[in-house]
Amino acid sequence: MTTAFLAIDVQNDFCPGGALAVADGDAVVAPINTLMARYDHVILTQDWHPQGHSSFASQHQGHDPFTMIKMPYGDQTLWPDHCIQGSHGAAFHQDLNIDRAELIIRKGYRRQIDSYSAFFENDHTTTTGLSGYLKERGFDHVVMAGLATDFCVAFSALDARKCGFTCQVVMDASRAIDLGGSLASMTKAMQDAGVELVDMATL
Ligand code: VGL
Ligand code: ZN
Repeated sequence: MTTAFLAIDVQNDFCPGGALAVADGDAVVAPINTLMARYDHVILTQDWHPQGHSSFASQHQGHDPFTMIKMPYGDQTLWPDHCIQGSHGAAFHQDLNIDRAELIIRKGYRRQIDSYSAFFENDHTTTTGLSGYLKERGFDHVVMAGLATDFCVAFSALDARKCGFTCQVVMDASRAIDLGGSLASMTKAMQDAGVELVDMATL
């Protein structure tokens, strides 16, 4: 098994004090540093939106953050403005040890479409190139953790399975947003797709 470890969106805006803070989000930094040291190959993802991104509630008059709208590519949750390209909020948490990262996948950079997954944008079709990159390098297994469990981590894990990789998600090195039961529903979706849910102690 040739394994790549993916640290998903460990960025200031998803940590306490950030624009889209995930409860206890910074608690993932220490375990993810431990995991990154354990694996030979480390990849990071970075949510990376232009100003005025279409996933921002501020772009949709009369619509509040954390509600849903229909986009041409399907349902889209609206978010507070977050992870603006080049901003402090978009930067990795300062204690995340990114030195050994071999690749940083940025996503959500196209104004008209969001991208939770490291593999495909939210139309589930437009590729980020990550699947081809991993296959060309001979990886067949991915381990991932980060923010948020029920959005970018889960979407990445489901797409990893679709692309033919075996996949483990380290649940206690991840934290969830949990909107309207999304943690439970995405946990079940991952299990149904054959994603192995593990903890630091059982990995
Ligand atoms: C994320 C909502 C919006 C995530 C990114 O990293 O899970 N969630 N953009
Ligand atoms: Zn985003």
